[in-house]
Amino acid sequence: MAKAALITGITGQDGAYLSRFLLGKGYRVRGLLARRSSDSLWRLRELGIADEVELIDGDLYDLSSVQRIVQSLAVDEVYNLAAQSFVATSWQQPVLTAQVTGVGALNVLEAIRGRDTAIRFYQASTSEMFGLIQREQQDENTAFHPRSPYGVAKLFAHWSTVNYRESYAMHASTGILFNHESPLRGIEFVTRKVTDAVARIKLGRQNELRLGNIDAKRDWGFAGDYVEAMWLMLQQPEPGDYVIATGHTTTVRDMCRMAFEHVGLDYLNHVVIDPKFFRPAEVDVLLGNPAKAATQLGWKATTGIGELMAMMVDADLRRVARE
Ligand code: NAP
Ligand code: F7E
Repeated sequence: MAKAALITGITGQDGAYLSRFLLGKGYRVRGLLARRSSDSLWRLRELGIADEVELIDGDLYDLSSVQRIVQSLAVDEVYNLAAQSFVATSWQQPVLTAQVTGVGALNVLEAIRGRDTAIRFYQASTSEMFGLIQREQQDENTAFHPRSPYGVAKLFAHWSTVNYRESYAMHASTGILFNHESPLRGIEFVTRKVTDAVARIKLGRQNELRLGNIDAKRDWGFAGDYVEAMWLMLQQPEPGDYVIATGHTTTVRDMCRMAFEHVGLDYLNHVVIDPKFFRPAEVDVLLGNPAKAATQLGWKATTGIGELMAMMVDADLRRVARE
């Protein structure tokens, strides 16, 4: 019989790619939909799968809705991807971030515990938990030191997942994912902010791009690769924690240079540093060690930062040209 999955955060970047991946595997895919006044289905539409997934109204922070949904559905796997996921906003809305990104995960775990502890669970953990890095290359055994309300909330969700695994023998796994991007990335994140601006500058709609700390370094991969790792974790005989990364790190400056160069422009002629985009506490550098994922899951990132930027700039050129 076909497996069934519930995805929280189905309208986000990863939710859309994971839905497409699971549909391709023959899954019945359901998603928790937080009602918004504006359109949140654009990613599912862009992948051409909006009519193939079933959307159910609910909010991660509302335990009653999460419990009702988990109680009423027969699902084999739950992927908890919903979050207030923008780090900069987490200083503006720290309590909301704690409630949705942190307690929200606990709500899902509680709902599963009440329904059936055999349901497999995936928690979207993050490299932001490493924050002020304690080792040059971070793996599953590296100590955490979060630097933002977002990182702190994710750490709560992460340890709650480990705790439910240890307390109730649940198949609950965490993916400690490093930054992953795509043409479906939200416009507020730096890669997409850059590729959208490159497209607008190239097509004469804008001239400058205002950025914050361009010396920060990130381990950037392609979201389409990373959702497969989520699924692989839930197919293992035992649950676990896995770092998912490329093993390469790049400055925001170099990422930016590559994006501009893709259309024959020099970023130095367009980028303006604006203190408004600096954060109260920065994560200066992240670099993941995906060795465990390679050996145990057989997973490897396929897309380098240069190729990723080219893919995103090309997608934004098409979008901006259509406007
Ligand atoms: P995203 O694009 O920001 O998507 C977040 C999703 O959460 C959206 O579907 C959003 O719905 C939903 N959501 C927000 N608040 C909610 C609430 N109160 N109730 C129900 N749903 C809610 O994030 P992403 O990049 O796909 O990332 C997926 C997950 O992985 C997140 O948990 C993120 O923190 C984590 N993560 C991401 C990265 C990365 O580099 N992308 C790395 C590590 C971990 P709307 O669309 O309606 O707002
Ligand atoms: O920033 C610097 C900024 O917002 C990356 C989320 O998916 O990945 C993401 O979090 C870097 C930071 O991503 C601008 O200061 C410079 O050093 O694209 P970002 P993030 O904060 O790394 C992790 C793994 C997650 O889990 C999160 O959910 O770029 N930066 N200038 C800028 N960043 C932004 N957004 N805008 C700027 O103008």
